[in-house]
Amino acid sequence: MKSTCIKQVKARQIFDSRANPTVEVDIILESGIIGRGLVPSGASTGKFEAIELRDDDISKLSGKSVLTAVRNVNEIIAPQLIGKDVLDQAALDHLLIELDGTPNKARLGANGILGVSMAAAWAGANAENIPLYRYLGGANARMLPVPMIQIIGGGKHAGQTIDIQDYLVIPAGANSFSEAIEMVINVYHATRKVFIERGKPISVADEGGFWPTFVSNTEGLDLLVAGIEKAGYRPGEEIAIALDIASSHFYQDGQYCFALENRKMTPEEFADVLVSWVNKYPILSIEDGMAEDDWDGWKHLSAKLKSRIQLIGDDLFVTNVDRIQQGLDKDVANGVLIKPNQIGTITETLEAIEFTKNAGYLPIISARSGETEDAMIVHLAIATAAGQLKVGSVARSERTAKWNEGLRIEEQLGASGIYPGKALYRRILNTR
Ligand code: 2PG
Ligand code: MG
Repeated sequence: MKSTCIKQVKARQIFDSRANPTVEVDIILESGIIGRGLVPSGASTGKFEAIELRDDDISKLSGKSVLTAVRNVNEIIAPQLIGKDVLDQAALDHLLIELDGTPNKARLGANGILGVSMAAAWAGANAENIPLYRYLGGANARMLPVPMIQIIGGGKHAGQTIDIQDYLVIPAGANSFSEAIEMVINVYHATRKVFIERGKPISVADEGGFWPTFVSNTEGLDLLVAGIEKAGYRPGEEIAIALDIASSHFYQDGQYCFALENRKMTPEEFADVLVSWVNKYPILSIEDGMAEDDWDGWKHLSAKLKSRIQLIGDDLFVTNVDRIQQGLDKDVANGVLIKPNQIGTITETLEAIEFTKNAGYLPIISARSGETEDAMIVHLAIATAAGQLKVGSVARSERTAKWNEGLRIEEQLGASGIYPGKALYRRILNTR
């Protein structure tokens, strides 16, 4: 038997950054080499995502235990994988898809399936004794991502105190990945000082950004601009703003409802609000500006902003090639958030990234709000030359696990590493 053949597959329940259960899978090869995948979990999930299987037994961990998904890996998936060559990632992933047999991985659970898929990729890289980004991306994998980093959290990640979910920064004006991270660290600390100066309590939301106590959603934008300036950077020039509106979560009966401001808006009115923000603030990117099933709203927003800023579909596209194709057909958005657990396997994630790039849209590799110490997504971003990576804030270890891995890879790449910076956005925008 080849040394890269799978000898054992073992899943277990572990815990994520929000103290919720999640799945971890070990794959052990004939050679004794191990690959381990830890599965993240979202809170503001899109309704078209692959199914995360939870036990729903309220007597256990508030119904959130994942023991069925774990059992499905250990009892149904594992026996089928023993003896298979781990180096054939696509064949393994297709076997997982077949074993599940549903369009959204509802039978075995996308969490268990992704754990296996991730463990296989790590095991393959370990067996080849090369970094994961090289294993998945080949010899030319050397583009580091422009980070998109949360400074203030909101929405479902901060007890719904404000409607907007993420106020982020994009250090597009940096000259390297490490300079980009350093710039954002400076903005993070400067924004903290601005919060203190303005008498705001300091607390953190789910992804490590500051917890908002605002009177309006735009207060976050004012604070962020103040933070960027206080850190000594020119807003829009060196560091731009990005927003994840996550609007599916306040879209009801055809209207967008800002609970904080007690305001209801039609899709057209809401698109105009976002346009007015783009006119006033140095915003380079807006994610989920419109809701996951409001294709008409997306058309309004895209007609107005598509040539001016990056418009990302997250809940809209759910890393699913069929949904991305619908977006192309309707000419909406120009960016696709890529989250492996929205689709369930590494192979399908790679396909979604390639599809996005071929369509002339920008992929943004993304973590979930519930994360682990697994740093696979950084490798994925570099392997595919995706160009952008979103991981929450620069604080908290499940976040720094990714940024720090990026720093190590940048060091390893040395002079051959590329930081795309502002040039990346020229691919989609008419201005800037
Ligand atoms: C998002 C993510 C990360 P969640 O909406 O983009 O910020 O959140 O993982 O809760 O879906
Ligand atoms: Mg989002």
